[in-house]
Amino acid sequence: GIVESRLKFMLTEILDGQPAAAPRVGIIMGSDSDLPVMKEAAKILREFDVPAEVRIVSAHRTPEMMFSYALSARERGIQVIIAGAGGAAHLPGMVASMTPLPVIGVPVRASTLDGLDSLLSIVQMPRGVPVATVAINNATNAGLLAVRLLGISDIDLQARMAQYQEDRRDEVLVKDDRLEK
Ligand code: RP5
Repeated sequence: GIVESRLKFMLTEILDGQPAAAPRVGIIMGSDSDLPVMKEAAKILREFDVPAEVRIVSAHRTPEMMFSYALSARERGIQVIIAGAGGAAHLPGMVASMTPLPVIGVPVRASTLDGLDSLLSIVQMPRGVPVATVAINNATNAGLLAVRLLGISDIDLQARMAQYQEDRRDEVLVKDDRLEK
């Protein structure tokens, strides 16, 4: 239907129509309405040539799917999970409770409460079940954090992260240079 073709279009834009063969990162979100925010994580991973999969998994609307996703992620070769959700954002925490993989939570600004609801839902985890929470709507940082985590055992990737940081630094230097002083 309409939702399917819209999703296909957006994912084609991100992934060039190429589903990742062996995804190392799982990007999941509670709704397709999170996709405009969450696709930034996919873009970063693509920039670093890290294979990723993008899925809609809802803690409240498809709880069984959330269970099977979280319980099977490790054996499927996923190494890091990025989970985004808005409002009563239970997805990242629930997934973290069912997998030993690192879970990065992205609070999506989806309600009248400006995303503070999502942020608190994701960051206020009980002791023993960590979720690395990034800023509201900052899926870019979630992608970058995933690259850094994978970089611990992938020196190639770590070197590319160092280069990325250097490039960002150079951008600032150029902007500073261009300012009329
Ligand atoms: C959450 O509720 C989703 O992650 C989304 O951010 C929010 C609203 O979802 P929709 O009603 O737009 O599908 O489950």
